[in-house]
Order: sequence, then C-alpha cells, then structure tokens
Amino acid sequence: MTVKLSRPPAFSKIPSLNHCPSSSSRFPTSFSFNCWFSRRISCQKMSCSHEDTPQTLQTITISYSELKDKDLDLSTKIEDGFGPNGLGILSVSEVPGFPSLRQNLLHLSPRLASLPEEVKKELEDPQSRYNFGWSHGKEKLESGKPDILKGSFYANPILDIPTADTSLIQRYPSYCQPNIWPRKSLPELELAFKSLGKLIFDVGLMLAYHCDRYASKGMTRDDEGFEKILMCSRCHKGRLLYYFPAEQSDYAQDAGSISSWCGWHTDHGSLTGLTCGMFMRDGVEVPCPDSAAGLYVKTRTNQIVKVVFQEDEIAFQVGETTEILSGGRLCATPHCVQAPKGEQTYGVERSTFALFMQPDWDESLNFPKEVHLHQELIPPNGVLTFGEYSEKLLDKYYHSKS
Ligand SMILES: O=C(O)CCC(=O)C(=O)O
Ligand SMILES: [Fe+2]
Repeated sequence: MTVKLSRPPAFSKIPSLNHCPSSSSRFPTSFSFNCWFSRRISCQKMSCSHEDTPQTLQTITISYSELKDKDLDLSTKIEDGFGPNGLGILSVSEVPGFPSLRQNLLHLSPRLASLPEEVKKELEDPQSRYNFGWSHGKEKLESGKPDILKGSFYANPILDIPTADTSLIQRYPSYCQPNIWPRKSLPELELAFKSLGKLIFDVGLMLAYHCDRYASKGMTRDDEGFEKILMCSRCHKGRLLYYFPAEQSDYAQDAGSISSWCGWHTDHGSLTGLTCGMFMRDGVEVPCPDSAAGLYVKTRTNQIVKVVFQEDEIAFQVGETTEILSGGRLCATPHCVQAPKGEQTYGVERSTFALFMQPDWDESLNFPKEVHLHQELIPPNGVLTFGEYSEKLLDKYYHSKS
C-alpha cells in the first residue's frame, strides 16, 4: 500500500520564519536559504544499514495550477516535501503537455542505446569527460569499477552553445562545451530532449519561486534567491538514462541490494527534475514487473523509503548545491534505483530523464563548516565556484583529465 507522508511525530511543526537579512550580491552564498528552516539539521551519511522491506510512500504533490499562482502560499507543501520531515522530493501534477513529451523522449532511449557501437562512439565527448553526448561505462562507482549498468545521453536543453570563450571551455568543459546531437542517426532526439528539458525547467523555476517565497516570508521581495540563480545560469544539464536489461548487466553481486541499478548518491546541482521511469521490453512499454523496483530515497531521519509518483507528474529533489547555499538547513536527497528481480523481468529495460538545474559555473559556493559533503575537495578558505566544484567531483567519479 502506498501512503502519503505527512509530518511524522518525530518532529514538531517548524515555527514560522522570521525576517532574513537580504543580500545584494549577485551570487549570495547565505541568502534567504538560511531562513528556510529554523532548526539546524545534520545531514546523514549514506551508509545504508537496514535494507529490509522499506515503506513505499507517495510524494507530496503540488498541482500545476497551484504552482502557477504566484499569490498562493505553498509554504506548507514545500515544507512537507523538502523540510526536515519530508522525503526531500515532491512532485508537480497536471503539467500541460508533459505526458506526451515524456512518452516521446523516453521511447527514444532504447533506440539510442541500440545504435551501432561506432555510431555511439561518435556521440562521445572525452573532452568534457563524457558530460555531453553518449556516456556508457565511463563513470566510476564507489567501488572504483566502471558503471556499465546504464547508458546516458547528456545535453544542455536550454543552450546549445553556452559560451564561445575558449578559456572558459578549457576551464569548465563539462558545462561549456557545445551540445552533441545525433542529427543523422536519431534526428528526433534533439527536439524531444529540448522540449521535455525546457518544460521541466520552466516548472522547476516556478517551484523555485515558491521556495524563495517560503524562505522570505515577511520580507520585501528584492533579494536574489533560488529562482534568480537558476534563471540566470548557463549550466543546466539534461540526462536521458537507459538502464540495460538485468541479465545483460553485470550486477549479480548486487542483485539483492536496493541500489542494484543505480548506487546511492546525491545530485550535485540545486534541484533535479525527474520523470517517472518507464519500463520496456524491446522498446515496447510494459508494466513495472517488480513492485520493489524503482527509486528509493533516504530521509532526513535515516529511513530508506521507496518513493512513488505518477507517470504524469514531474518530481523534484534537492541537490548538494542547495545544501551548501542553505548552510546545511536543506539537505541533498540521497537516492538510488533498484533493478527488478525475478524471471519475468528478463529483457526489461528502464528509461528515465533527469534535469539537473544548477547554478552558473561562476557562482561562488561558500562551504559552511556544518556541511560535510566531499570535504576532501574543499580548499582551506572554503570557497569554490560551482564550476570548480563540479570539475573536482568529476576527478573523483570519472577518469581524470588526460
Ligand atoms: O533513474 C532514476 O530514476 C534516477 C537517476 C538519477 O538519480 C540521476 O541521474 O542522478
Ligand atoms: Fe541522481
């Protein structure tokens, strides 16, 4: 049975927010996010001890018409979804045009994955460490082994050429390189990817507006917040994911694990928009063959929970940059994906799409002492640009620059 998560009794209602100092800098590092939560919460490590039959919970849902209404107070829903008692993920329903754009793009994922190897090779971009175009087996898992369970196609759905500045392209190749599209081998991909990516981006900005409003209750609205940072950024990245059928993937040693298809991680951007995964056999949609398969999150109270949202909803979850900018008051959401198990799942593949909404490469991140993310990467003065932070993470998870 699926239940909606309401405030569990472990936490009492967060007192209403007080006035926050506004910041006038272009890229404030401790602006109104500091007021999101009046209680400091410590973000949990991602070691997962109890992996036995997690609860299934439905995300808190906000309808598109509610989100569109700039005068509506959505604080309670945002707090229930993203607050210390929430799952760190919420969903938006009834977004006009979304279901068909999701169908169009997710059906292209197995077609892309089954293109001849030499064609996919042409779509690779080693310069950006495979952060544009096709990527398979390039990312390292925590174990140090290459991730061969899924293939990804990355592109910036908002900007084809983020900059022409060659020094920036050299410095931040994972954001500044131009997009690569399979214009000959799968010409439909470009429009389908950009259309879905842009729609999720627009909805994400609407959500960011309400997050800022919630954060700045009682304030005048001349501060720069989440919405503006994301609106001005040139770094957004879409990822079309294709999970190979289980018997083709070498996941036997992890077969019983919750994270058998995609390991536990937090996204490093600000806000990730996610579609509900689509299961297919030979490119034809099939019902999910195992109710335990799919997305799991770890809550602020250390519970592992299977998260469900409807096919026609867009889910949004919190990334590391939001945790950094909020001084640890809003934690990044650890999540993973479980592969389906059992004989009936042979040949079943999964497609989904993630839009990583993230700050611009020159956004300054001031790492607060309370935030324990990737501490080995942080310089003594605690400051990195978002572009520098991302390149350091790539050193950690991908092959180093040659
Ligand atoms: O496959 C999914 O549902 C999640 C993918 C994901 O977490 C990611 O791409 O960062
Ligand atoms: Fe993720």
